[in-house]
Amino acid sequence: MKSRSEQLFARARERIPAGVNSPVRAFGAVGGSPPFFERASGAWLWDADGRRYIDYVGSWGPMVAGHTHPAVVEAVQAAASRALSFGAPTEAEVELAEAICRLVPSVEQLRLVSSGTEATMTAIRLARGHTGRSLIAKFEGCYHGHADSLLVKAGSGALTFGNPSSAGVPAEVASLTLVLNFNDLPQVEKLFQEKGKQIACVIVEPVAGNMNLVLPKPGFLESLRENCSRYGAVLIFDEVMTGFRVALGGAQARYGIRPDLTTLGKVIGGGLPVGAVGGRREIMQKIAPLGPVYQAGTLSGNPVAVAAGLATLKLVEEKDFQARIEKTTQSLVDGLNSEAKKAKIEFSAQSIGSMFGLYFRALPPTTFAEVMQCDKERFNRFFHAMLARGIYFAPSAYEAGFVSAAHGAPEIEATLAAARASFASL
Ligand code: KE4
Repeated sequence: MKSRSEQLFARARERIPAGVNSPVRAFGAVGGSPPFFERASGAWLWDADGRRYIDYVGSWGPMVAGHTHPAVVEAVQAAASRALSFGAPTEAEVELAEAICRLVPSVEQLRLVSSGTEATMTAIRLARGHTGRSLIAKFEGCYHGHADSLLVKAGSGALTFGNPSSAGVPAEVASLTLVLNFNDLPQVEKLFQEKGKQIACVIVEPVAGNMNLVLPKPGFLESLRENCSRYGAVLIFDEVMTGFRVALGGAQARYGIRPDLTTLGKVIGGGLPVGAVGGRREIMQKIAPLGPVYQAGTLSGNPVAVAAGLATLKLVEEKDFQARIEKTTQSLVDGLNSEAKKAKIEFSAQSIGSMFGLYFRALPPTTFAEVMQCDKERFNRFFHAMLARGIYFAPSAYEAGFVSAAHGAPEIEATLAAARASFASL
């Protein structure tokens, strides 16, 4: 007898390609049929068959305060009862802009949009408009949403002019994107020596979370900052995932680097669609209608979404919020490392803020190539063994995990008990 989730998945595939509205949700990377969820509260999810799970995906980052936090639900209900959308300015958008600028000082002005993709697409266009240059640089394994110029993978050769990583992206577009190796300081230096004056921007996840979790090596982010300053290129920190997670002020606060532009998303919408691109006033003044770089959006700054974001930021700002969630995440990672060691499984886990990475590799990877050395098959078996025990990790060996403020000792202990049994089954 098929489960209700399996029945729903079959029905979904009739009218939605692969039955999902975002590829990773289809479980293609891990195999099997995805649970269809119906309800969430705190650290927990319930699927269409009434099974409950401890959630370590958190909607891929937004649910940092835990699911259906009363303060967030209340703010959304109050906003929705006044209006769902105006397509005109509201005070709430100003409050959210002021809150973000206060928490992320490098952001002097910002524009709200409806997704991380819109934020990074706009940041790239701003950088090109501001500098008058066309080349951009990104890093293999970093994901910045699905704008054409960012769906590019490393080509051949040293200074890899990009090749499309998706059908539908013209080679001409991809060729304007240089793809480098994350944490490869000599390659960054060489790129700038050879092409520095032609580069509009470098966009980077300051802590990479889309090739699993990979931390910046000492000096890497500093090298990007120095070279962008020296050659007049715009340094874009894509903090859609790291913002308010790696630290209250994002990775830029943790590592003490001031980017020229920052992109945000996820947490600033609290689960509703909000993104933002912001940074140096001089650059932000170039955006329409003030300046020549066009950008627009019907639902940008939507009052209901902004209400969820504002309520979430208020929670994130609370005293000890970051310290508590960081401690919980560390206890998860320490426990998993300890259980794997006892089971004599080649495994490592690490965390930063409330993000974590799990690797079937002796040590956490520091480069994309090392990520590719992880035992993906073993991860997939572990993923399903944990899912069967009610623990919902990201359905891919190449995604980071997320802890919320609603996760506590009971959830961590239950997770580690499930891990003990799952490691034994590998
Ligand atoms: P969205 O367009 O999905 O809101 O944001 C794109 C984006 C931009 N920058 C970073 C650093 C991101 O992590 C993302 C989106 N993250 C993925 C998780 N790997 C979203 C999940 C999905 O694609 O379904």
